[in-house]
Amino acid sequence: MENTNDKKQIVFSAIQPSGTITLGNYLGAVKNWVKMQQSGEFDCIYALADLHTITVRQTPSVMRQNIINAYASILACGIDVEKSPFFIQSHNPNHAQMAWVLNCYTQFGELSRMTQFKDKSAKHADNINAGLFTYPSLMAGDILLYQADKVPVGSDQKQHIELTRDIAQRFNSIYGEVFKIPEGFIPKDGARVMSLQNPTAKMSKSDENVNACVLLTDDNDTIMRKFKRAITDSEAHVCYKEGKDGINNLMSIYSSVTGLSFEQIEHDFEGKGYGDFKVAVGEAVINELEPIRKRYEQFVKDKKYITECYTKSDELAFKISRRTMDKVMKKIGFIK
Ligand code: ATP
Ligand code: LTN
Repeated sequence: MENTNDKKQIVFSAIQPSGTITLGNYLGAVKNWVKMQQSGEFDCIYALADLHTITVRQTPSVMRQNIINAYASILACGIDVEKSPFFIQSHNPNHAQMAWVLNCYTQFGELSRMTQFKDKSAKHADNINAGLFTYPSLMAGDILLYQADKVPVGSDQKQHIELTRDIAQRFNSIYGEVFKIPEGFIPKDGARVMSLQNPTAKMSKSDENVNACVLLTDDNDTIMRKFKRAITDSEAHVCYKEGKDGINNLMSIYSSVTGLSFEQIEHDFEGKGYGDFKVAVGEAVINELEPIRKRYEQFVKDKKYITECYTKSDELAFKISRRTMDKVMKKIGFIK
């Protein structure tokens, strides 16, 4: 970080290395990480949430590669570790420690209401482990350790941010003002990019259907092919309307990438069919992702650079988070 002594607001966010980063992750979250970092208005701290990833069973060799690939992808999106740390969560033991503490200030009923828990336990019915259930207290710890003001995420994380606020307020009401109460920062467009094959479900990097997600590493032909195959309806009129989930999703993606309003898009595609629109969305996304992919291909080969980036980020993140951790331990009654 450039300066930790000024009064800039603190931004914290994280992403799981649970697969290849998707267009949904980028438009919903990472694009804002970059904007917030580049604006110079905030002190930003970002992390690769690898501890969260083992709530779903991983193959060790694949997990190792996913971590490197995800790290390189985020650098390629424009995150600059000279400006702010981008660290690896498992390299900082304060996260696991804080998660345990916060588990003791989080209610079973609260965790039972989390929709992500319900979705993921339905999807992985053979492995409904305690970590999947307590995932939100680990996430709350991530945020609260850095005294974050703003948390840029997609809309699927709104419920977890609300719970983080509740946990922080509960802790503060017992021990005094220990934690800053954070707020979610959710984009207007792109906050919930839907699957291209099932537009009522979120685009997710752990989706098994390869045509459902656009990946940051997809080449231009693949991106275009995925958009051309995107599921739409039989109306063939480009307009945003309740029930037209496929077209609504393509319009949101197009709007998020080009900055055009829905009215403008409807006007521009008046009298044109879905085929033309899908090609336009494909081209706009290619323009956005191609430079990222090219940078990614450079970074991912450079293990030495990646290691340097996370090592110095890990050290900084440890130092910042330890201040909060020490304070929490002392307030609760642990001795030195
Ligand atoms: P998984 O498939 O393993 O659950 P994920 O793709 O949902 O992973 P996360 O690592 O859990 O991704 O999320 C990283 C960030 O991307 C979060 O801020 C999340 O809100 C955002 N995000 C994830 N999917 C989407 C989406 N489809 N649209 C917009 N934002 C998204
Ligand atoms: N649970 C988040 C990833 C995540 C996160 C965080 C996001 C872990 N820790 C802290 C924001 C702040 C998800 O996107 N599924």
